[in-house]
Amino acid sequence: MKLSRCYRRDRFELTCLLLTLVLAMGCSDPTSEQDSLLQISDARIRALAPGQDKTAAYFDFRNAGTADITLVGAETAVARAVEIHQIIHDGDMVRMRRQPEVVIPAGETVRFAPGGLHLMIFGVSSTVDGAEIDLILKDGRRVDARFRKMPLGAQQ
Ligand SMILES: [Cu+2]
Repeated sequence: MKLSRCYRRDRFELTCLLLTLVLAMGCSDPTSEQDSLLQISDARIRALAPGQDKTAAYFDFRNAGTADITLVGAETAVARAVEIHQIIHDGDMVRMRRQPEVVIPAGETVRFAPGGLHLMIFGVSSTVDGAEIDLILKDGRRVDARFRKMPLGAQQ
């Protein structure tokens, strides 16, 4: 009698364990698998110039997934606002234009780099320690990345 109760208890525990495993696997969020297909690299924020509270940030955004994604904005605790900008050559003039969104095609990498696409960051409190910036996608997902400090005059 005692033996059989033990046996049943073991079975019960094993069943619970298996059930937990199945639930854990079944509940794994499909978006987290999607998120791992998005890779931010070489993320950097330009050091503030003296007397300035605005700067730019750059990174490579790789979309290793099979669906295009769209970047629509960004946020950081160390600044008031972040916009996506593109440098436009207009005759002899070089201007910056705000981009409402940037598509990162499936399987491709889009580079945000000096002279092209960049994050324009307004009302920056400090860049001493770089910045943590959340990139916001059109589907509501957020990809957060650590941006290291980039020397003021650096070209890349
Ligand atoms: Cu700009």
